[in-house]
Amino acid sequence: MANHVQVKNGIENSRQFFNLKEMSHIVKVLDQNQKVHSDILQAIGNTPLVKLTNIPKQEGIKCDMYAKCEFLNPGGSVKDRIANRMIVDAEKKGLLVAGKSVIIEPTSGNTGIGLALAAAVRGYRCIIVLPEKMSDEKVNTLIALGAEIIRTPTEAAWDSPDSNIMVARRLAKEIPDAVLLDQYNNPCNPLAHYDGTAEEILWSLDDDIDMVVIGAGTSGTISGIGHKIKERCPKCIVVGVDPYGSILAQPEDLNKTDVQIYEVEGIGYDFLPNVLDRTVIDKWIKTEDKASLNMARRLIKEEGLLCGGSSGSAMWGAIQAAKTLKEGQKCVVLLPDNIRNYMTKFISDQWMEVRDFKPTVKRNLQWWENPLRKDIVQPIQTIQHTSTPAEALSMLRKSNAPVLAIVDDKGCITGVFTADNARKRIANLMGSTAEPLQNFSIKKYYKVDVADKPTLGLISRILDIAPFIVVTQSDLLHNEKPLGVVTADDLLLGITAGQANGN
Ligand code: P1T
Repeated sequence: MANHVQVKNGIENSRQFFNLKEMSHIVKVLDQNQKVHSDILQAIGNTPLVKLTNIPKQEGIKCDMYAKCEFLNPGGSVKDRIANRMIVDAEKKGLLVAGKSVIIEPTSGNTGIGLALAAAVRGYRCIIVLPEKMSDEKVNTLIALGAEIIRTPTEAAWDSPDSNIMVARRLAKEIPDAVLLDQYNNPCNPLAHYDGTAEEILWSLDDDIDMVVIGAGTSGTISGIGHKIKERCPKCIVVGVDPYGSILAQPEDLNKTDVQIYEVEGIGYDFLPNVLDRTVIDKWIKTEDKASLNMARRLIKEEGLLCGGSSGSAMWGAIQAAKTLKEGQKCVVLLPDNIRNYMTKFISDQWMEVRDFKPTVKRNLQWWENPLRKDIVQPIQTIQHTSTPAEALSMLRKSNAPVLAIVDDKGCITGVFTADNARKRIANLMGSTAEPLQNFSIKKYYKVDVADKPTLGLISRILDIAPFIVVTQSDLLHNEKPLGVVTADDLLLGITAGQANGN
């Protein structure tokens, strides 16, 4: 209404819109993809293959490099393909019945998002079991899609009763009409790539490819693509990318490392899934978090590809492997998932700095480079892991501290307890104070070791993204003892007091 009045008053009606019809036009050729899809699942696949322009040049790569942009699938990852394929197959076999069956799957998140998306469209209840390590962004997407979430400890070995795989298997037996599609054993996983992803890559490059580089998780992607490529373009070298801390790569010697847990999500396992066929993989490259996540950031910043961490691993591996290729040869690297999954993780400078994946930002403040001082650290109370949540709560109240350190018999920290986390668990029906304290233990929290001589600058950067920092001291045997805790208040007091003293 207001606009109308304005127009009538002559303020707007003198303005003429651009003469679009007479302007110079850029209209792309339209294809089948521009026709109407009957639902969003029909938009899975047919992702673009994009030539990389800047990174290969800077890295002195002679061959042409192309990115298969799987992060542009509707659910944001390559795993949409297998999720939909496994569901369609199970429906055809009568194993899944819409409105009745319950889909349960252990996943690092993306298969879960693909399944939850298909479940939303096709009418299934969906329960997703994923390790704590996986991002909250994935969990939020899953919740928005209507999935039910169960988190499992990251450090649980695949065959321990607490692992996401074993919890999903148990639930599938307990819940009526539950169906475990099982991406680790389901042939529809590699088949979706044999029929889809590989066909698309071959079509895009007229069956003439010298190398494909693909990260391995379940390994359905690399095994499916590997099989089709070996049939149609036998000269093509298939390169698998596997993080240190995983055992998928061959020869086995490559896997020797001290790394146990790594940050990159979706790739690497502590067992060999049945959907992995190492016979179609010619070469393996092992990757580390730091190089992978910095490469993912370069793909975003220098190539405009809004991809995730494992895309960085694949690209880093591709740069190593493609050094053997000559001008005119072609290397394809598959980018599995989307930046959205990692907005609070490797996309955050602070998150990268805390893990030493990036140097701490410099600030022109006289205290910034100073080491953490004792007076800034408040003492931390400890509680034995065998105590109860009620005891922990009463201890917190008495001490008025932000956090308690949960310790084992040797006094080593195993996790932390906060009132906020206890409230969240109870209020969201995730637990009660009758449970063991371990169930209330937070494993993902920020800490600094005094031996690393953290600067106040680093402490400040961590406090940008965390409510508190636990200060620890480790001995040579990696026994980690809690020394204290720092909050934003403590740091502020410390630096303002420091200024007053001229420190
Ligand atoms: O599972 P595989 O086809 O080998 O794809 C590996 C992979 C790479 N990158 C990301 C970000 C991934 O999520 C995955 C695999 N993801 C799962 C296994 C999962 O459950 O989501």
